[in-house]
Amino acid sequence: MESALLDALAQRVLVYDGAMGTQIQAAGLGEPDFGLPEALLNGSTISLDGCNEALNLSRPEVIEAIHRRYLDAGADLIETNTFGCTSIVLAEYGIEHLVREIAAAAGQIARRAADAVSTPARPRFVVGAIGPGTKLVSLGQTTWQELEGTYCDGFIGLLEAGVDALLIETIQDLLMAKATIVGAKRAMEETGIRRPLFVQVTMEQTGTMLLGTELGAALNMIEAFPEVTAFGINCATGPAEMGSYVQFLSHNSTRPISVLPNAGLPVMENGKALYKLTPDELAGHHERFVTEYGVAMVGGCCGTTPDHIRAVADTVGGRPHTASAHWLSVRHLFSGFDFSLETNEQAAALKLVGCSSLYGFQPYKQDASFLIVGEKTNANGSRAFRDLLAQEDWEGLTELARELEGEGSHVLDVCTAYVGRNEERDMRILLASLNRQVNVPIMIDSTEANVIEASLQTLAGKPIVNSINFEDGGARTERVLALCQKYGAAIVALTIDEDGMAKTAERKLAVADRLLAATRAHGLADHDVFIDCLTFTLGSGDEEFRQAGIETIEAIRLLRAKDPAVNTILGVSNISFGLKPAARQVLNSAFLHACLDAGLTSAIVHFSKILPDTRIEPDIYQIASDLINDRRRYATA
Ligand code: THG
Repeated sequence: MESALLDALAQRVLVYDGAMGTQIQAAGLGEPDFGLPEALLNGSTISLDGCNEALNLSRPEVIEAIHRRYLDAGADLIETNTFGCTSIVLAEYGIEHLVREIAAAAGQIARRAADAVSTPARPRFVVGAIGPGTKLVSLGQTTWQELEGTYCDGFIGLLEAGVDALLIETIQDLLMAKATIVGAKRAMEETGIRRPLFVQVTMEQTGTMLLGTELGAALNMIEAFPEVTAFGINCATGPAEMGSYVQFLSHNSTRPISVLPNAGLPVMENGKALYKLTPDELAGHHERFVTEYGVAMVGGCCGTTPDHIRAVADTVGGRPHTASAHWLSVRHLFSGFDFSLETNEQAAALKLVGCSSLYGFQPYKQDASFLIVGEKTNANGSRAFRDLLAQEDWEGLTELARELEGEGSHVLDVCTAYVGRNEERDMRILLASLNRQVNVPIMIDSTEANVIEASLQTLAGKPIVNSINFEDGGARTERVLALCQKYGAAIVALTIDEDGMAKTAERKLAVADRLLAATRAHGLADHDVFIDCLTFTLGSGDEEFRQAGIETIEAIRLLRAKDPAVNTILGVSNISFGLKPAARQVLNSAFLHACLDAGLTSAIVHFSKILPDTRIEPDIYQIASDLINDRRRYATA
């Protein structure tokens, strides 16, 4: 992608503009200024008073003059007047059909203003920026489809008007962020106009985003989207309160960082919120962010004025930034959106290797442990789960999930595939509840692409999809991997091909190679791939399967040695199907320990039923171990 903005971003600190809303208020407009011609109103008679987006059509010169003031103050980047340019916000004024028109007008206004002062030596850029809207999709107040559709619409208007970048800002809900990122990607596909995509979330004074999301979960989810060029924070607090977040981003983000604080925390005076941070104070904070934390883009949010931006531009504008950690991601954008080539190079720089939920980040690599994936949230694997599902007791199902989390599961494997039920509908309802009420990330256990896509549209954060294989030759795998790439998810890949489940270590490894070729072609980083070497049960006693445990253990060992970045996973309980519960518990535990010794990084287990080696009686442990290793001390009949 050719982009003068990215060239500039790779070299020097860029200064954003400040608040738009307060400047509009200061313009002293009245109701008539917001009025639109009847032909545009589709019969709506709602007053547009206070609808700042309408001004792009009704009073473009007012908006252009505000842009000019920020440009004159020294802003490199100006944001279009489209904070509420979504069907959801505009519906409050009865003009939800005007999203694209308003976005286009706003883009053209900002374009004119920037072009008027741009010089080859000092280009100015237009950022097409849309805010979060007024509804939280994770709370069920709107739908993925509505968000993806309306942001796609608005971004199309902005792209066609010639903006230099897209920005989704003031994000409170990670699921909303994901839907709008997908909307932005679609807008770029539909118009054929590729532009850098920036994302900014809002950290409240409480230390999390509005719904309780930690910044690490947000960053982890964002880093699953190579299309997101820069990531940062804006609004809610002043710069003083943002220090720890900026530090966190500087230590953990591979993307250039943007910081747009309010002019301090609001102070209430005579029923009005006043922002009291001075221009010099804001500039002082930004100077520290730029020098100590390598922040690449700075600016202002609520309460900031052209004077604030002048002080910031005078202090840090045009400086080379120290974002050495970020060069990789800026650079990869020049490769024409062909991310797959560099995914694993990129991944090497990644700090937050893991998955996430709406609330928290979960590292794949657990201290002194393995990534524990709870198996009990499975209609086929748990009678309790199945019964609750049959009764559609969504609260009970959620409670069961929370119990597993309480027992120490790091991730929950969720499967609603059950004969006679609608798997997709069940996943939508259950995962919407788990998204809100469970802290740990979800593993989507389904083989159906439609179910997987519905699930990916329901879960905030970065989930893991379970699973793909080559049973049908690969058509389904291609579809599911495309979904992982589109929605930013990790993947479990099973060593099964056209000939069935691979039995020997050698065959498991060969299928793993083929799986990895496919995941890499889809731009997935190796650490986001969990190869499942699978095991047949040792419980049948069949001569044919006596080596099943050994082959799996050996496959894990070889795979770890060959591709150390790739994760491995196993449904451990499969080893003991057909045996009595007490025997299963011992065999599962012994087998898990053997697999962990071989390098297994993750396991689907009923964690509270796993026994530490030391809690299994030595002679019993010996029997289990002999069975796993096919050591025949006993007479075979
Ligand atoms: N690999 C991957 N995914 C998987 C599996 C795998 N998903 C499903 C399964 N295998 C892992 N999950 C389970 C869940 C439960 C059991 C086994 C594997 C199990 N349940 C008991 C039973 O059926 O007897 C308990 C029943 C109950 O509580 O009612 O054994 O291998 N990638």
